[in-house]
Amino acid sequence: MKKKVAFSLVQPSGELTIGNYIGALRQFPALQDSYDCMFGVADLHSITVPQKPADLRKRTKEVIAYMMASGVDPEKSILFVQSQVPLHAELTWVLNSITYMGQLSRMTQYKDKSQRSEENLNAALFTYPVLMAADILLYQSDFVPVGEDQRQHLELARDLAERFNHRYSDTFTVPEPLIGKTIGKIMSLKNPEIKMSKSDPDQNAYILLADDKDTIIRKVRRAVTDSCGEIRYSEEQPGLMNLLNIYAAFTQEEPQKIAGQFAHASYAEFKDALGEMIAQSLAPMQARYRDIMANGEELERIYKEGAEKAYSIGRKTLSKVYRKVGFLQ
Ligand code: AQP
Repeated sequence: MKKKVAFSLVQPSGELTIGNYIGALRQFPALQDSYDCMFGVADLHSITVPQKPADLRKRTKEVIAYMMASGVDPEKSILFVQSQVPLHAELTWVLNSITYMGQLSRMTQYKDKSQRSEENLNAALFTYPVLMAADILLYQSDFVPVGEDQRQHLELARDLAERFNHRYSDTFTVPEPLIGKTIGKIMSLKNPEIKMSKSDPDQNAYILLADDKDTIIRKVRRAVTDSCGEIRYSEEQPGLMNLLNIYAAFTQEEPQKIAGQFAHASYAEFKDALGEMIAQSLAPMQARYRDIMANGEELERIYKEGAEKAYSIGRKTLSKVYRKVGFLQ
């Protein structure tokens, strides 16, 4: 029996953080046996905010390497780079024609990012969710493993699939989100009200997958907490709550249990234990990542083959779409 399709992309808009790892990458390997998986780098998405071309090239390869270092096996899953499959942009144009402006203007990520970058309020930032819908629908994806922050965009992909199917006849699978049961969102170390983001201008707001032990310990020591001085898992202590969530995400335990274990410790003691634990947990993956990056030719072979496989799947969907809207074949 044909397996269901799981699909997820990660943007190369900065170096990957532990937020990306906990919310996305870490979930991927376990899906490989139950689903036909496609994982990739959303480089088309990343240029909605300005990128330095050389950095973009470098980070695109890094994201593929981190996916593999996290346990994604290119023999089992398709690993590819979005811009190497032109079908994504082609399907976006067709979907643009059935997307309402009002829907796009209600997207919270657009509202947030447009406030942050008023001087760069480009059209791509506005139509970003349509490209995301095209990514997902192109491969007839059944499930999309994403963090809680992406739920609204996925809802739009579902809407567009249903609208197209209704207008032209059954064409697209309507996708479902696959959101990790545990900790939904990892927050900034400097402001627990906003999510940890790789594009945050403050380097102390996030921990990178590439950070060494000293850097991790230093960043955790500087993380914002509160003046209460007591280790409890409480909404009233959002900074500490986030640190407990990070600890729990790595040890796969309940954050309340971690708070109990450290009930008699000072914040400084807890932070040092957390820093040590993150560094220790990341070390094996960092070693695998270095090995993968050291073999650039093999990495290139993997993502190029991935793009060919993705193309041959997506081509079938796009031909169907073109036929249904009335384009000559
Ligand atoms: N803080 C987070 N906690 C949990 N999950 C997160 N994800 C991102 N940040 C967190 C999940 O990581 C996946 C890849 O995300 P993306 O790169 O496509 O875009 P993003 O969500 O916009 O990630 P960033 O780090 O915040 O990037 P920038 O700064 O460029 O906008 C997604 O599945 C996301 O849910």
